[in-house]
Amino acid sequence: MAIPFITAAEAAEYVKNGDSVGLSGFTAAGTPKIVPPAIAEKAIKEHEAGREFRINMFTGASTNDYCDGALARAKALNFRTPYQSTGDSRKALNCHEIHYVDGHLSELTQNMRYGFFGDIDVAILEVQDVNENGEIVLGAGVGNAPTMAMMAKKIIIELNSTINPSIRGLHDIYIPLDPPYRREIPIYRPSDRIGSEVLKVDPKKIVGIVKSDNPGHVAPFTPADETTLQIGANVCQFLANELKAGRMPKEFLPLQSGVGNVANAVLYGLRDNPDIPKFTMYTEVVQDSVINLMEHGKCTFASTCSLSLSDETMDEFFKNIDFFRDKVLIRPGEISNNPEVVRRLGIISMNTALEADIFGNVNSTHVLGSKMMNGIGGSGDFTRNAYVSIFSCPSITKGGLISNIVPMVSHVDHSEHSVNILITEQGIADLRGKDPVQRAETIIENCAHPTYRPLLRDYLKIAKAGGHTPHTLEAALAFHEEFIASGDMSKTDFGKY
Ligand code: 0RQ
Repeated sequence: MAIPFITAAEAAEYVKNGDSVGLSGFTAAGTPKIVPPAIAEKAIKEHEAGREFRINMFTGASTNDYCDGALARAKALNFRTPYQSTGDSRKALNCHEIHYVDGHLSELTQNMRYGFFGDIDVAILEVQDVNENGEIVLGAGVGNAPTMAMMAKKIIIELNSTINPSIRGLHDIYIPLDPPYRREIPIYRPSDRIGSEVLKVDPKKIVGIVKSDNPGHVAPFTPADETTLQIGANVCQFLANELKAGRMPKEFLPLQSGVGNVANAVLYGLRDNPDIPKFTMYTEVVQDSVINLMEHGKCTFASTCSLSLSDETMDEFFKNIDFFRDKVLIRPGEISNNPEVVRRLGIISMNTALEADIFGNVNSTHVLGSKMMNGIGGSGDFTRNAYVSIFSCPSITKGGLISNIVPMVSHVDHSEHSVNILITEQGIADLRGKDPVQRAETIIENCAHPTYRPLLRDYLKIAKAGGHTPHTLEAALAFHEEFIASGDMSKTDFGKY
């Protein structure tokens, strides 16, 4: 039986109020672009007719404006997990219009299979190719597509003609068994292939194919500034010193890198540093910088969940596919971020903090302890299990009105037990083997901005009356309270405590 071609509006009719819907992709890469806006339009019409219409949306990570943006604006989202990053979804979840569960990316699919999130009614998959046997070639981002397709009662395909057919062969699709039958995931080097190059689904579940010619768009990064370049240089210096000191094997170890400007500055710094040997990556997102590192021969292989490349770099990648073919594998998030594999391979993790406290706890998600920015993403999957975990951020934000080094973080994503190294443009704090007071002294002197160092020293003085991790609770959030009151953390006065 041939699978019918249908329009996006017809596809949206398969999605009902209250349905749980899973989308393929990871970041904008591999994420549907045609059907979700049609669902948003349907929601608007349903609302105009006085009917309830909201869905629960599951993805691999962030999506694009066609999904989180359009559906949030249409008030079509009831529940959302595990990560988002559009302005409209951020606004809606911060006023509780959307029930948002911010979770570790590697965990979502097993939790779905365990039944923690109920049934999946519909999976919407962006694909390069599909045949009547249900064999699918996915796009540039896999995300959680395999488990979603396996669990979904119905599958809608977005067949995107702009995806280069040479992508076939880059995927490594694998779903682990669940406890008590789970075995080790047999990845012993980042380049070990363990699964299939196609996703196999039950063809009877595919209700239709929607043709798409929407190439999507990955936003380019703002160029690195002096601060991000200095952070990048400090990360490189730290890694080079570790190699020299013999605390890392001379062959070096696979790297994981978060996304953003700091991450890019770090990667370019590694390229240009002669003390850093060639390396592989075991990471969740490959951005333009990694492709550049491969062209320079510095990065020899990357295991990832998505190729999140600008249009120009994606074209270049496929023009030179013969060069790149044996250097990339695109895997499900459950594998790209798998804690077991991260621990086994000895990953060096590099992620970004919004703020860190003087004891080494990191907040990556909540502004002033309350407003969700994006989510924890994959940062926890890697950090907790890394050979060495690095967090970086600028020492100050908003022209110095905010110190990103605070007495106590206003929300904890990564605790002192998982954070090994903290780096700002000011310097490097190596927290390994240090007790809480030693960590505080190192962070204040090496990472805090000079404007805030005296204040943080004052805090430590009044807090020293405390126990093993000294705190004066009424003053612990004084920086945040001062910012809310006057808009300037540097006006904090610890004299009153
Ligand atoms: O605000 O947007 O108004 O300018 O936060 O900060 O410095 O531009 O940094 O874009 O790298 O984002 C942690 C959010 C950093 C990101 C976070 C304000 C600042 C600015 C953004 P504006 P920057 P970045 C890979 C792994 C968690 C998930 C993760 C993130 C805005 O890296 O979401 O690592 N990470 N995933 O002004 C108030 C502070 C602030 C602050 C910065 N202390 N208080 N505002 N800002 N520090 C990704 C995936 O998993 C897919």
